Amino acid sequence: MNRQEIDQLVKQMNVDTATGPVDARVQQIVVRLLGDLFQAIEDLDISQTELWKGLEYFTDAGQANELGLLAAGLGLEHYLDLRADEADAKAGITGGTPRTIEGPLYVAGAPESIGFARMDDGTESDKVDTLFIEGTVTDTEGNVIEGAKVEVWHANSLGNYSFFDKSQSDFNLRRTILADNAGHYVAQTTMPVGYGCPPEGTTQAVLNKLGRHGNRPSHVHYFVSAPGYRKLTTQFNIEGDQYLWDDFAFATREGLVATATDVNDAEGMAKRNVDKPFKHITFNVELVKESAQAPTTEIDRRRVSA
Ligand code: MBD
Ligand code: FE
Repeated sequence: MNRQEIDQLVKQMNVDTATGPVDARVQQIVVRLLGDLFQAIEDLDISQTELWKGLEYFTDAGQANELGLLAAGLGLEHYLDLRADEADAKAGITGGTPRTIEGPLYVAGAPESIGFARMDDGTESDKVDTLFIEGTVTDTEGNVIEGAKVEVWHANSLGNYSFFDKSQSDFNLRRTILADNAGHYVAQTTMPVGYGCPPEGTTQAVLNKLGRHGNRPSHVHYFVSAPGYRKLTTQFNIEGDQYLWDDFAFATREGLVATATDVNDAEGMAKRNVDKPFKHITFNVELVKESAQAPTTEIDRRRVSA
């Protein structure tokens, strides 16, 4: 079939058959995706067996709750960031900390505090370096944003995230810090280790077919928000990790690479009230003012709330 015949067939089956109210947007998207799928089946001569294997794959990936992971791994989530950047540029919006993907592992409802939070439950203190993260939240002119909500989450020493990893305590390595009156936030935590896709999982299965690894560099996720400002979804990725520029989820971006420096002098340790050397990362955040012509940065997706 040629495209015209395909489109006609899709329309006959899914548009002309409507007998009730139609969601025009859903109809538009379904019709387009079906047409594109039929066209791909035609062009690539996809067999019936291949088609059913594909549908079974989505069944398995959905049952394993890995569709969000798949979207990250295939670059779909990063592509949406690139499109959002383009839309911002078109709307004349410049500056601010760059966005990068949320990923599939956010959990809402983390403990909230002002200015400072200890994020780790202490169970890995003997295993990994302590990390202090600090920064200031400002607008694009450098004015501090008091009370900015800084949501932070990251992995443990095995690259695993609490909630999804039931061996961790509730909200381990997840906190909400409200910037103090100087726009400052400080987090005391443990050095994250890069995530790797479950080796026997559905996402890694596709990556294997593509000859790809499923690893991320060590990183820390952020949602930063404040009234009157565009919500920022971002991360920093840590310099020195072998996957820094070889991230299976394509989240590392210029401007989002952080350097962890060693602090091992007595004064530095005393200042932080710790008794062993630690790592330190500065991650300042610049938010862009909300405006009527700005595309929304609120993304509605299903998120766990614990
Ligand atoms: C992660 O920790 C992550 O950030 C992404 C994007 C995908 C999988 C695991
Ligand atoms: Fe992550």
